[in-house]
Amino acid sequence: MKIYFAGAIRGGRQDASTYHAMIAHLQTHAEVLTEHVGNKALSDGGEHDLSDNQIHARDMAWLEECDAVVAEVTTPSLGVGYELGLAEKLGKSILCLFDVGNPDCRLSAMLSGNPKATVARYQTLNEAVVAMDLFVEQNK
Ligand code: 6IA
Repeated sequence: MKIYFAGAIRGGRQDASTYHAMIAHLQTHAEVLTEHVGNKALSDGGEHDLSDNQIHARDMAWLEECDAVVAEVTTPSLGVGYELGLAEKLGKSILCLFDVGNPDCRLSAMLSGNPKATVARYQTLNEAVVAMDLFVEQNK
């Protein structure tokens, strides 16, 4: 199973450690095409060896190739929102993970109100792991 993991880059890297842990867990079940999203060394400047055009083209190809999308959506990100809209149009299964323990972030109604997306609200990494395992099991 191929998973496209989405998380904020220029939106802000404050949750990068969480993305890293989630990707590491997903990799015990599946191939994660976008491992770089969890790279703690990647700043909100993103990857410097590729142009924005190259990043967009590569990510769109991976989005078409994947079997499912897992997005950590606590830190709002235009790129993640764009990816989720496209994933829905491509008919991909979508899991959105939102940390309810962060008082500064509110989930967009475009996700919480979207019947095509599964939204899992978590407070601990273990709760997110349980949601990811269920999602993977249902989409194998
Ligand atoms: O708007 P954001 O940058 O927060 O969007 C993040 C999402 O878009 C992630 O889920 C990635 O899949 C994708 N993405 C956006 N920018 C990049 C990037 N560098 N490198 C890898 N994936 C990206 C961007 C900037 C760089 C050339 C300086």
